[in-house]
Formats: sequence, C-alpha cells, structure tokens
Amino acid sequence: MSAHAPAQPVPSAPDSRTTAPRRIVLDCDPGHDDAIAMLLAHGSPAVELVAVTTVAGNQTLEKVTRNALAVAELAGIDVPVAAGCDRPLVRPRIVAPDIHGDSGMDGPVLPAPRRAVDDRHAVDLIIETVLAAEPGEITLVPTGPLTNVAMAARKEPRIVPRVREVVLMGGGYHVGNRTPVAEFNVLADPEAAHVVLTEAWPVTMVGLDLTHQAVATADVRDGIAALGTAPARFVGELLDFYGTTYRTAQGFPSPPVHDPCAVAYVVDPSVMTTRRAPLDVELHGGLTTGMTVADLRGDEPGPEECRTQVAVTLDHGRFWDLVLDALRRVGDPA
Ligand SMILES: [Ca+2]
Repeated sequence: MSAHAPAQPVPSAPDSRTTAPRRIVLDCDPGHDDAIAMLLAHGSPAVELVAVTTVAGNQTLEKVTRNALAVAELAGIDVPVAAGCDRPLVRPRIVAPDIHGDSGMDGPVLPAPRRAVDDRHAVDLIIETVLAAEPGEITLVPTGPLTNVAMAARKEPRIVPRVREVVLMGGGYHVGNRTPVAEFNVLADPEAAHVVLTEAWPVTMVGLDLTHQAVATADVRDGIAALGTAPARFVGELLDFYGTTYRTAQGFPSPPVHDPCAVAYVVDPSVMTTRRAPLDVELHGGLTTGMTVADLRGDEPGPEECRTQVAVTLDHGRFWDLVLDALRRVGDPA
C-alpha cells in the first residue's frame, strides 16, 4: 500500500452535469452479467452509454466481441463497439467456461449482428472518447479484466485527470471466487488491476462483497419474465443457464449478477453503501495472487486523503427495480 498517489480532486462540474445523464464507456467481456449491464446502461435515463469496448476475459476476445454485438443488436444499442486486448498484460490468458459456457454467453440463441465491430482498437476508442469530452464528463465502467483501461492510462496519461471516475466490477475485500481470495476479473490480469487501482483517478471497486448480494431470486426472475419482451426473454434465458452453472460450480441457490451492480452505482449511487479505503492488489503471493487488499483499519479516510472506495451493502429491491425499469424502457426494439 505504499504507492498511493495523492488524492485527485474531482474536476469542477459544469452545472449541466447535475441533471445531464452520466456518460459512460462500458468495457466488458460478455458474459451473461455483462450483457445485463449493457441493457441496464442502455435503458437507464440517468446514464448515457457512449461506447462499448471488449476485452478477453470470460471467453476469448473474438467470442466476447461477437456477444457484445449480439446484445447491441437485440436491444437496439447504437453505439460503437470496439474490440481491445486479446490477452492480459503479463500472464497467460484464463477464461471462464465453467460459468459462461463455450460461447461466453451460453443459453439464449444469439441474433446475428448486422453491425460490424468498430475499426478502432478499444484502447484508442477509450482515449479518444475521454479526450473529446469535457474534463470530468466520462465515467469508465470496466466489468471484465482491466487490461484495456490500464493500457489506455499508460498510452495516454492525459486521460487520467479527465476521467470523472472508474467504477469497476472486480475484486473483493473479504472473499474471492476464482480462488479463495481472488475474483476472476482481477485474477485474470492483476498487473492491469494494479495500474487502475493506483492511478490518480477516483475508483469505486464494486467487488464480490457487494455483488454476491445481487442474487437473481425466483421473484426477480418472475418479474423479468412478466415483462414479455424479447430482451426480457433473453435475460431470462441468460439467467437460466447462468443460474445452473452458478449452482453446480459455486453452490449458489440463486446466481449473483455481478456486472450490472457497477452500472447501477452510476445510475443511482444510493443503491449501495460504500467505504473509502486504500486499495491495491497482490501480485506476488503464493496463495494470494490477485487478491484485492483494502486497508479498513481505523477511521474512514476522507476524499482528500484517499481516492479509492469499496462497495459494501446493496439495496437488493432497489437494484432489481433499476434493472426491471431499464428493461421496460428498452422495450421490444424492431
Ligand atoms: Ca464481466
């Protein structure tokens, strides 16, 4: 925990930002829960999804990019979808077929995307989007391994003070999933996670401590089914497959839907409580590589001392209301 840069003041906000939608870039590896994160972002008036970028994670880059395009197709999401890094910065690639299947999004029949992937590399699209916007306008929401976001910060450091905040799904301060202490996204590319957690931008880590509360119970799934639209049926089919793998591989009676939690925090920060804490990731442990370490000792530091915070407690009912409201607004695109 020695390499903490001084706290970065949040850039002064133009007045319009208090009412204008929060503009986000979703950097993802669809992924059942990434797909639901895309739908939540698209259907929420409080955020404007400006780009989707993909990274190798739950499956290979080729598969997760195809999945992102398929979700964009079925939900009528008309923003650039750009492919990024096909492997971690340093380590061999790991994927998660035990949870997400061979396609990375097994379960539903996916529509054939009519739209092509953007010509730009995801890292360049992130950089261009942040530099083209006003300072403090763009929020980065990574829901896969942090390779693209770390590369963007290293390639173009001018983006760092211009990003409003990084709200990431990854890590956990008291539990792991891929190992006893490491969460998949962080374990997949811990060096990238180190870069992102220690850059001089505000970071909210929405980790397993929080996302394990976001379970898709039978009631939730009934509510989704009752919507009756094609995107809602798609989510139902995603949750059928994902619920089965989570039961068999991880012993969860109902599956935790991780990635939309990060989007939900941007949509409405009151959906969860947070605690400010210095954060870093273990890179050299024999048993603990990829573990995110939060310093929760003593009083909670102020924002001037500490740029990083962890998500703690989710309002389960409010969270699923946000997801259902978004699906209702997505409707049944032609
Ligand atoms: Ca993901």
